[in-house]
Amino acid sequence: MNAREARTHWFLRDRLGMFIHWGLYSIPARGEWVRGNERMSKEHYMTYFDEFDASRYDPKVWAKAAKAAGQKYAVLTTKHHDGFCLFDSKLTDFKATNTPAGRDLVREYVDAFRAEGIAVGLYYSVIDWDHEDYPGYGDKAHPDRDNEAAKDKPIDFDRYLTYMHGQVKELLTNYGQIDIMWFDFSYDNMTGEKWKATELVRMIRSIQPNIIIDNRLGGNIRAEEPEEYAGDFFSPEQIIPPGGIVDVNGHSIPWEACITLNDNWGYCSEDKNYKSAKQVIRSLVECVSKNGNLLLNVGPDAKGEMTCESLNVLNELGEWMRLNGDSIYGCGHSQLAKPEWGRYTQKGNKLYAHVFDRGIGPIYFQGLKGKIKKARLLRDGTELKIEVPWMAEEYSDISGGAFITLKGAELPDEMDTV
Ligand code: FHN
Repeated sequence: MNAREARTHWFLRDRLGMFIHWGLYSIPARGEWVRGNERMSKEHYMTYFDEFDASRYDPKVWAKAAKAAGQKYAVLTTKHHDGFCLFDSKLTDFKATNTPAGRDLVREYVDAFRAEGIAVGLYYSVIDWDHEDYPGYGDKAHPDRDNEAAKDKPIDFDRYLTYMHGQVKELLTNYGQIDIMWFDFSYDNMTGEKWKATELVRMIRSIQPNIIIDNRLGGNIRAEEPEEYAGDFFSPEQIIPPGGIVDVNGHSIPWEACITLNDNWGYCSEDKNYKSAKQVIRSLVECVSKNGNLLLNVGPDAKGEMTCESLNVLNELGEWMRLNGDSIYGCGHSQLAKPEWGRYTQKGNKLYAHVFDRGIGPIYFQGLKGKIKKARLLRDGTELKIEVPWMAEEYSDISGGAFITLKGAELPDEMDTV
């Protein structure tokens, strides 16, 4: 087992996490890019700073919701691209402790989620629209990129890197054990050593030797010899990669799909396009069937509360996980070909069949004749009888080999496992 495998063992076991995007942008409620998209001035954005009170923020409630949903780890935005810090950084005044909230919101998050036995991750944006030494003009990820005045503004990018590295050190020194460092994001030439990424990762690992880091500092995590800063897991976003994620030698590497519950990461009051629990569960099964994780995002509102739509989906997800979690936790890809009616996940010699869509008649399990000792419905333990249907022989040559069917409890027409 190499160092990355040792570090990510718990991550591959736990499979399901909660992503939380929360900050000043939750007040305009038009998504976390609102300052960039609307080219807001700092003065305008500071009106949100002056009123941000986190009056209904109770991370114990968030943590209980995550636990009930079966989410085993969480990742909170400690600083997004707008540069606003939810933690009591000594390196800036642009922080929650200087707002009417007057609290270290990260401290409370870490304590509350740890108390529920949930692994703690911190998201940190290397992009910073607020810092005077972060490049603006021409930078595609900056509010004033089209501002001619910004073109001639002298910046000291090394001073920004000292700030950025210093804040990461604060986060990994002052809040106890941190399990995930989730950086966001490299782009164009702003990648890798532009962030002094090797120095940054060495510092991180010197403080938190067991931490896992995403791959968004840059480099190529799939390479034969990835850069030291290439990360411990690949982080596809809003997609589930068709074949999972493998390295250049075809070996599966840790990956996690981060997906929004509606269409926005940060709170967007107009966005009622929430995914159903069924869509979320299918996405989770899809990820695990390809050796991946799902990081499901919620965007709390300006006061610090998760929307009732989010909580409804999380509750339904949790009930499914309560009955079927054995087919997710500690599971991964099966060598069996993907069945036409759904997905397989597997843990050792236990095969879990997730029935997504079924046509008429029984569902077939190809290539398993004589290989199944027993079959049970996962939700209630009901025995399913293994049968070789009369047509099996007749069709075996045209169906890709021998197959069996399961009889017994009427399999629901979706989302069940045996
Ligand atoms: O720009 C961010 C975005 O706001 C959000 O935080 C996502 C989450 O993975 N990451 C970046 C877009 O890739």
